[in-house]
Amino acid sequence: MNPIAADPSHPRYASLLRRHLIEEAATEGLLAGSAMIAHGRGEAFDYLLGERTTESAAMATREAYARLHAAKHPVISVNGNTVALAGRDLLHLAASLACPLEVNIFYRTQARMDGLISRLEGWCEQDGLDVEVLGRQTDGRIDGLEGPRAQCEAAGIAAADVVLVPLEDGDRCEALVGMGKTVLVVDLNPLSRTARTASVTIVDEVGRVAKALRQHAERSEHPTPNTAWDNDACLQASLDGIVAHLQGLFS
Ligand code: PTJ
Repeated sequence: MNPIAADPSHPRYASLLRRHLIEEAATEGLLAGSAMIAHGRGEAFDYLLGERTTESAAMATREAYARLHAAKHPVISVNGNTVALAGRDLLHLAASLACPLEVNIFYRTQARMDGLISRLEGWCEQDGLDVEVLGRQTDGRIDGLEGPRAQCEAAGIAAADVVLVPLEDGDRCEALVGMGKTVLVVDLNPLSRTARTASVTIVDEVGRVAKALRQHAERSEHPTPNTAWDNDACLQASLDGIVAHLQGLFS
């Protein structure tokens, strides 16, 4: 491990650890070629937010948990970056919710699918979790998309009423919303099409979000979904959080 990353007193410790997880997963062939670019964009927004969970992000996380908990058939969809940064906590969340977790990647190769599924199944075994890890079947479709991007499992994402899809692409987010699903996303960029299209957008780092969701579940909370949830207002609050943080730096 990078020696700086091993020192918890380093001001960038958490960020360096995340980079290390991404580097490791890339070396193991689990990530897309552009994964580090995507991570860097996320880091830039996290920096602007002050690398913290804002009050509006905590509210969005709670709302997302409420909707997952109230869902008939919730599914947690994960891509390469999400497995590297948050896979284990999301498995614990899936175990608490008794829902499947589906590997569904944008840049699909058989080698990456196999590697990601076996990494997740290995964690299930180590932590004694009974979670169904989906992704092997391609018998479902995301309507309105072409090619491998449309592939999913009939028993997973295709059948879900509520789907948590961290770091999702804008087209797929729109397509899932178009299928009538409640789409919960995690995206540090409050301006992205994904962030603006989703039912509930959590503008926070995926590792922090996964830990918070896991805690909600492990405290056996039963919050009621807010039918008047205003996602645009939540995105505006994230932008206000960036401005407040930047003003604080120079005052
Ligand atoms: O594993 P695959 O093949 O599905 O590919 C995954 C990536 C992430 C490479 C792919 O989906 C992609 O290219 O994503 P984009 O279009 O670059 O979007 C990624 C979004 O996630 C950007 O808006 C980033 O700001 C945001 N993001 C990146 N890292 C994090 C993040 N949001 C939360 N937490 C992060 N750690």
